[in-house]
Order: sequence, then structure tokens, then C-alpha cells
Amino acid sequence: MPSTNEYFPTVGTISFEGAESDNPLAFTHYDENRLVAGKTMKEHFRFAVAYWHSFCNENSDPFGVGTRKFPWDKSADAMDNANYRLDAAFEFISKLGVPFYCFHDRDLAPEGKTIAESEKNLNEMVARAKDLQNETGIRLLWGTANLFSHPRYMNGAATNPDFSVVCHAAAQVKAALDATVELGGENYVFWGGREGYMHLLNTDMKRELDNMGVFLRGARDYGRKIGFEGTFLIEPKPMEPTKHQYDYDAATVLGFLHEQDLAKDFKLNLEANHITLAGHSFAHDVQLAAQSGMLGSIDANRGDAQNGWDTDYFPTNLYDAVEVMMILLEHGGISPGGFNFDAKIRRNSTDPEDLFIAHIGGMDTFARGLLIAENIINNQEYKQLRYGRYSSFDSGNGKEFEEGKLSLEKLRELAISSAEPEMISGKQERLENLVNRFLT
Ligand code: XLS
Ligand code: CA
Ligand code: CA
Repeated sequence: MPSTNEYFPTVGTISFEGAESDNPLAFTHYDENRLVAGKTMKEHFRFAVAYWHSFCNENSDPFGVGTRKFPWDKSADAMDNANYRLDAAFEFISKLGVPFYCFHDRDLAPEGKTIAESEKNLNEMVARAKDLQNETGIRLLWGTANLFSHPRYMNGAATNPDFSVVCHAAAQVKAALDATVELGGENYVFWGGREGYMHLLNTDMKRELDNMGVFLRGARDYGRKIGFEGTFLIEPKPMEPTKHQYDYDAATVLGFLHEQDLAKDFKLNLEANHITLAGHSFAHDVQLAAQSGMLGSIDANRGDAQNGWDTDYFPTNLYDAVEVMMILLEHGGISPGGFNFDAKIRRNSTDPEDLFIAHIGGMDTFARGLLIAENIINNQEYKQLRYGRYSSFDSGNGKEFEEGKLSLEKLRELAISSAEPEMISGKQERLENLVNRFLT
């Protein structure tokens, strides 16, 4: 890219300099070719940049206009600017050295006055994105449709009580699936921001949930018809913007997917900040999804212990990263999903380099988490303390119980014939201390 067209001229390619480096524009732990547990770091994480926060979000809040300046907004024409923005995005992602990106249809191309015009705008931008993907080697982790910003979606998209809004949502999902397939996207996400309710008094919840099932089966069938072989993902969130979102958390969505006959094609895209909003730890939902074979992808960010909303901070909490990477190492990793930085720089982070620094921090946090997690899960003491607790099920009656061979009456007989169980410590503090030993 000629330097005159650069959007981040003060920043060059970010490289790995090692833990001793104090260069804020270098990686200290993310060394993409370093092998850990049989895979490179690049393969472990499959990091992605989120188009919306990084290139579309001006960082306004309910009290003030945006503080970010977009050098790619150079024209009065929205499509011209969409092209400049795409150039800026590919420059940024190339310099950062991240292999993937993710977008909503409306991030990439502006909505037109008609469905046909919106589709034309999107197709034009997809063609240009395809060229840039080929030039740079950057790939699409997932695409999605923005079914929450336009006023028509104020009462929901697939769950809207008005059928004509459901049709508009379908038109958008069809075009976004076409775009995702054209760009070789490896996953397709549904985040139901307005699939929920503001009050039960005006809501037929059963009907809305069933309609969502019909809608998603239709989207799946269309996707498979046009050759989409990737994973469909649902992203849980308990609230915001609705008072109650139907895709509340991992457990809720897993139940819904099974009930609606969607579990074979769909998995979960888990966002850290959404999980904590639902009252769980980040690791809890990752564990739940991973153990069910339903972990699709991760939106990497973090909330704020003092705030009850979706702050979308960049992830810098090492302890969280360690816990999550332990689960991933024990369950075979995240591919074909990845770690998408669904995070935004703060409203007062206004230097162009801040966007790089934020991503570097997130990547280094997870890389460091991976290295620490590998040491912990290979530690004999950890294995014994965690898995040794269940040794009474490894043989004899305990094993037969797990195999479903003992009736409730038989279990009662065994209780009578054995002594009062001894107290066996859970050793929580010892395990916490063990983890802290590895955090240095
Ligand atoms: C908003 C969501 C959204 C999805 C994609 O809270 O995180 O950005 O990831 O629609
Ligand atoms: Ca998200
Ligand atoms: Ca979020």
C-alpha cells in the first residue's frame, strides 16, 4: 500500500520482541510461530479484528458525541467512505498480523433506500473485500447481519410480532449469508440483540421463540443450499438492549438449540462480557459449551466489576485468560472458531496507535494465559487434586453406577452396608495457590 494512502502512518508492522521488551507497539508474549501443545500460537487463537468497534464506532455515549476521528471518512458519499474504511481496516489488520476479521453487513456497506440497493452496496464491498483478502491473506472468521440498529427492529427481528419485519430480517440474513460464503467465511453468527422483550405484558414468548426456531432453520437450510459448510453460531447475551434476551446464556441457548432441532448445525459464540452480565464467570460458559462439544468461537473482551453493563473493554485479565485456555487445551481448542476482539478502545483513548496497543494487550494476555495454562494442566499435583477427587467412580460399584447399572434401591443397600462417608477436602485454597505459583 503506498504510504500516501496510509491511515495509520505512524505505526509499522507489529513484531514479537519478547517478555523483556518495553516497546508498547511490540508483542511481549504473542509469538505467532511458537509451538505450544503441538500447535502454533497463531493456530491456537485464530485472532480476529471486529470491524464494527475498530472502524465504525465513533465512541459516542448517551452524554456526548463521538471522540474518534476517522481519516477514512473523506467523502460526502457513503459508498466512497465504505471503500476507504475497508482499505484502513486491511492496513490495520495486516500491520497487526492478525489472520482474521469479522463484520456485520452494515459495517461493510451502508444500508440503501431499498433492499435491492442495500444488496447492491453490500455486493460491491464484498467484491472489493475479496480482492483485499486475496492480496493480504487475511480471512473472514465470521459474518453476521445487523438486525438491531434500524428502527424497524425495535420489537425484534426474527421474533418481531409483525410478520413484515421478519421478512426484512430474512432478506438481510440471506444477503449476509451470500456475502459470508463469497468471502469464504468459516462461521456465521446470530446475535439476537433485540430478540427478547421489554415487558411480558405485551409478549407471547412461546410464539416468539418458536418463530425464532423457524427463522433459524430457514437460514440454516439456505446457507447449506448455497454451499456454506461452516458453523452457524448463536451468541448469548442476557440483556441490553432488551430487558430480557432470549439467548440469555450458554445453558439457555443449548436447551433452545436441542428443542428446535438446530444442535447439529449450530454452536455457541461466547462473549466474555455477556457471560459476566448473566452472572457467570467467563470460564463457566466456556466450560459448559466445551464439554458439550458446542463451543464455536469466542468474542474476547471483558466487563467491569463496578459496572453492570456491556463495557466491551479489551481483555487484559490474565487470570481469566488462564482459566479459559486451560479449558481449551483440555477440550481440543477453538478452531474453526477463533478469538474475535469484540472490544472497543475507551472514549478518551484518542491516539491512532491506541487501537494497536489495545489489540496487542489482548493478544499478549491470551498468549501468556496459554503458556501458563499449559504448565498448569501438565502439573501432576493439579491433575491429582482435580481429577483424583473422582477416583471412587473409577472401579467397582462407583463405575457400575456411572454405567447406569445400579438401581436406586441398590444404592440404598450400599449406603446401609458402608460406613458414614469420610470428609474429603475439596482443596480449593491449595489449588488456587498452585495456580498463583504459575502466574509469575
Ligand atoms: C453486542 C454483540 C454484537 C455481536 C455481533 O453486544 O456483542 O457485537 O457480537 O452482532
Ligand atoms: Ca459479541
Ligand atoms: Ca458486547
